[in-house]
Amino acid sequence: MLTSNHPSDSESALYSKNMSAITDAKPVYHYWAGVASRNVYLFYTLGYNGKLDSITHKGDQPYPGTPEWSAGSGFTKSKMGQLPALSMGGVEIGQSRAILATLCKHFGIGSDLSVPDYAKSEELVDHASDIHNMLGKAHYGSDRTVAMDAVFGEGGGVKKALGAFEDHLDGTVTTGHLCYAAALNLFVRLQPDALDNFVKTKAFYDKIQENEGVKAANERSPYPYFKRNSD
Ligand SMILES: N[C@@H](CCC(=O)N[C@@H](CS)C(=O)NCC(=O)O)C(=O)O
Repeated sequence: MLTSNHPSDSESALYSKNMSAITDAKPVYHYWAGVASRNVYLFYTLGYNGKLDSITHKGDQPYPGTPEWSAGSGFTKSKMGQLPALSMGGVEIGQSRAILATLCKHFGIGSDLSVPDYAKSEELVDHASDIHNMLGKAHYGSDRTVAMDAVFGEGGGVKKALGAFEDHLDGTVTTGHLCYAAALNLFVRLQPDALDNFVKTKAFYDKIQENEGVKAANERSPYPYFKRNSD
């Protein structure tokens, strides 16, 4: 029997209905309120593009390690039992990178980028993610102070990460630039002079910090998750 690849009228109508449910719904982002961690990349991107208030931020989840978190009821987690998670018109996903990409698509952020700017943006998004993982590793090191000293010291990962992009931050402010600025913000919170020897990076960072939406993103995340020294 021959089958058609073309949707029937009723299938098309159902598809349009589902699509409008997705695009009409205000996205709900689930992540602990006040903390500056995996959320800052998204908040910088949305803030800079005037979309921070176009999502609902649900931030009253219990903390990992508590019985309420383990019980896992009454709040949304990802399929892997983690945060962040995103709910949007029947779509429920985890993974920070996927959530960022989904919300950029939803709001049309970066939709008109040239291929070179898109490539540059993608590279910076991944660079910011590597930075996050590097800080996470030091934060959970057996001696946090020693591990953070090594990361911020001469020959450490912070200087390497900063040096690599010192000459590559000009031009269009893309999602990648905003994720990188958020990563720089985590550096500065841990060590206020972290950018001082990287003149172009510091100028870039200071410029992004002037944006009202980025200021709102910072205000929304006052408590750094990563710590510089052992407790
Ligand atoms: N690959 C995930 C990792 C998410 C993740 O590690 N979330 C942490 C908080 S930042 C978490 O939920 N930890 C609690 C747990 O794993 O039980 C992403 O990029 O979003």
